[in-house]
Amino acid sequence: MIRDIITYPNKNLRKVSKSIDTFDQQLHSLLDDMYDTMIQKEGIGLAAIQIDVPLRALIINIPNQDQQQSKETLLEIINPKILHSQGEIVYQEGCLSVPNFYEDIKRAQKIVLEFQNRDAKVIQREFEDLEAIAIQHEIDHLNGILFIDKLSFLKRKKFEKELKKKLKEK
Ligand code: Y12
Ligand code: CO
Repeated sequence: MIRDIITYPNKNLRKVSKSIDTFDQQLHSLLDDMYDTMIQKEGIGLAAIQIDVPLRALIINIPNQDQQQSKETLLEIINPKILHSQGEIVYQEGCLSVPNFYEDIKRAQKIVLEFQNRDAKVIQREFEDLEAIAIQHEIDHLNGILFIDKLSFLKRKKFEKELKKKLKEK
């Protein structure tokens, strides 16, 4: 089922999401709905809070070289913990909860992540480049942080001004 995505400045995006301790059909339906919603909205990553569910779940589906997304490479990440970060990488990020805005953000280039899958199995895995960027972006959502919070003072001012103008036009 496709769910609505909440967008900035909705205050619920600032909630700190809660850990998941029940790995049941309800969780599986949530993850399936997140996938349907992300694909329909043409996203490559989504955190549960973006569909207004404050739980520590996120999904990532990076397109292949032909720009195709395949469910075979879908990452479902529950209760993630970054154990180690290394290097730096700058990438122009976007977010389905901050439509029509893209900006360069600096993040760790490589991370070691501990997380659970939909069956509660604990996994430790290393991620790098675009997957690492997307995971860090989505983990920020779990902590109520948006990529626009990482902008310089002047860039943030510009963003807020553009947003005010867009909201007025509506
Ligand atoms: C690198 C950087 C950030 C992420 C986080 C996940 N971000 C997204 O999935 C963003 C998707 C997005 C999709 C949009 O829609 C279309 O392109 C059709 C979009 O467009 C508008 O807002 C109008 C903006 C963002 C992962 C990896
Ligand atoms: Co986002």
